[in-house]
Amino acid sequence: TANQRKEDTHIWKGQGTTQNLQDIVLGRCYNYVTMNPGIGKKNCDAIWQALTGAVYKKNPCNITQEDYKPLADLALQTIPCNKTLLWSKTNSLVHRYTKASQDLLTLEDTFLGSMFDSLMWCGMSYSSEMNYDSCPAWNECDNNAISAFWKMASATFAKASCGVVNVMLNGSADGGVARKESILRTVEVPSMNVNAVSEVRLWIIDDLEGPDKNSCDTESAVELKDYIEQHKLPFSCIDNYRPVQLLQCIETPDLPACKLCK
Ligand code: AVW
Repeated sequence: TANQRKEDTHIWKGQGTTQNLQDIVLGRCYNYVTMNPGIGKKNCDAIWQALTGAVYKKNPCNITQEDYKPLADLALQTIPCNKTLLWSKTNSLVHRYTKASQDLLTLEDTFLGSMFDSLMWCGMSYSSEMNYDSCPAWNECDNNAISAFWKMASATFAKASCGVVNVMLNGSADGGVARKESILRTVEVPSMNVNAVSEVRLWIIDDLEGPDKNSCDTESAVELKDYIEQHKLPFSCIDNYRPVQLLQCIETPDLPACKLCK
């Protein structure tokens, strides 16, 4: 009907579905299982079907975390203890760090996260296809196709984490180390298993040339400490964790912070 067409051609504020989404997701899926045989048998076609099942024939502002449950189940992965690295406001640095050190795992390095990292997708109310013209922006509506997926994936990752859980935060960011509505605060901290997580360890990393706005003893980090402890999780904090600082120094080795004897 004309009404249906009107709803389906609604121009959302965000970018449309990434071109060649199916090929990208299938390629990333086969690549991950090939490079990480320890993950066991995964059905990449079923994973694609589960993604379409979550969003086809639905208003992209009406998607819940439960809609993605079949997808999460197909992508199940054991996270070894002490390997989890969460983050807020350090998107670029934290992923450079896990690529360089190979020691820790962000959500975007896991099977589920790596398949969908940096991609856009959404369906339409009356049609079994993706909308390549536009999708809801992150904040356009509460239950959109993209934010619901990342909340589900983040909750699954936090629930599966054990031992020491590390968190890379930005010491030079305005507005504190984590937004009130951040996934770290609203999804990941509440999802952690208090019987399995031995410690939540914050790393607060300044840009090499500053400014030093946040550190372990400033207001936003202390507030986050209280929040973590309210969830019965042991807490610790490190300012300018040296291995991360050395990575930052690759580009500017002559800065004072990069010298061996400071
Ligand atoms: P973030 P989070 N508009 O750096 O703790 C557009 O604050 O939330 O860290 N995009 C947004 C918006 C917004 N208002 N808010 C968030 N985003 C997207 C999973 C955007 O792509 C991992 F495991 C931004 O780069 C981390 O521990 C990203 O969310 C945790 O979630 C991060 O926002 C990081 O999420």
